[in-house]
Amino acid sequence: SPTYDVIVLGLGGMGSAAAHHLAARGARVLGLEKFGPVHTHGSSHGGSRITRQSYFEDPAYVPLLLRAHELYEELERATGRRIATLCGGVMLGRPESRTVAGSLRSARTWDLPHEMLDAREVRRRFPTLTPAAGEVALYEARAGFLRPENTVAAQLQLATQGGADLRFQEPVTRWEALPGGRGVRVHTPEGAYTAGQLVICPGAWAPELLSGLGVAFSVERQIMHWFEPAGGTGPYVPERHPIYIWEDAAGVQIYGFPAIDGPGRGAKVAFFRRGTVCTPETIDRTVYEDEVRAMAGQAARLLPSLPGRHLKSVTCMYTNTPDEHFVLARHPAHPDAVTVACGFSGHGFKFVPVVGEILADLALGGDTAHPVGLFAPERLLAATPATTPSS
Ligand code: PYC
Repeated sequence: SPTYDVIVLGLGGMGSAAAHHLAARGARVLGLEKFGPVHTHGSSHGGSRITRQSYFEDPAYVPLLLRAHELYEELERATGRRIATLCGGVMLGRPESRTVAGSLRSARTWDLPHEMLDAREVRRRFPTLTPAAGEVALYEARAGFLRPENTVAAQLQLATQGGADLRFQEPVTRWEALPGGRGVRVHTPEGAYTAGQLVICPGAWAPELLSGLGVAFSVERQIMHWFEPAGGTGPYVPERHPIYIWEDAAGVQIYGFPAIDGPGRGAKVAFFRRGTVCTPETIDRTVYEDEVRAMAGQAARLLPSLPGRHLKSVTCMYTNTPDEHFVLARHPAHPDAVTVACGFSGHGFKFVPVVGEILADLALGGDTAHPVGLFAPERLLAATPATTPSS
């Protein structure tokens, strides 16, 4: 019989959450990770991630966000690590933009506390922001930022304390579901492991590790930039400055943060999407001057004082699905033994702990009470053309 109940493939944000929740429920867990703990090769680094509740992408995400916020507090209490800072957030753009209209739809659907601000009121409350006349903002106090590295470290710590066997620098080369409901086998350069269940959290390695899923993932190179605001970080401290997502009239979105790490460390800003297609093996980690200039130019339209001195730029990856909604489900071809969490499309990190809870539900019980219907992979599978009877 297998030594492990569950093998978790990948120990980034999602996989470390799964390992923690599975171990906390008493499962014997093996976690396998290609790199070291809390690394910078995937999609869980960069010092900060946005969290928000009035979710423009779809109101279906909101119950998961509310639960994620409870779980962040639990993580902080259990580990003493700083994870979530709710400094408030503004979703800015024209009223009909996806960013504003979609956020308002979620706020109204779920009766979430929020305020609508016109351009003048935005400028009055947040003097660094200079929206154009006609632009508006949805402000919510329960938005803010997460610290991704601390989150992953906290989850790995709790998984280990719960008895999980976590192995780093051990890439999975292949996995298979065994016939006759006999579980799964996972291969690494160190050998092969068997278990009753496999949870796959591959991040940007989804195209290679989940090729049989049939989802057309697209991995994108993204860039995060840090600037020292002209005039200093004073107006940018989290006590005064919200996180923001701003959509311009052409539909281009940028997002950014307060100066979260004190003087001299700058404030982070980035384009939301507009990346270039890459693979984890071929991604160009160099950031070029024209890319920094393009960021500074776009950011200056909303925050003229932000692009003072450029401090650094760092790449990361999004793993997009065709509709930019997640894949979070039992594997359609191996529904008794394999669970998948992938295709987070650049907006998944804020869901990390609730995804861990869902993965533990699915792997141990086959189902979850959380609303995950939007994330079924079947929606993305090419429809099989109807066959015409030959006679
Ligand atoms: O999920 O809020 C988000 C986000 C903004 C930019 C990238 N992800």
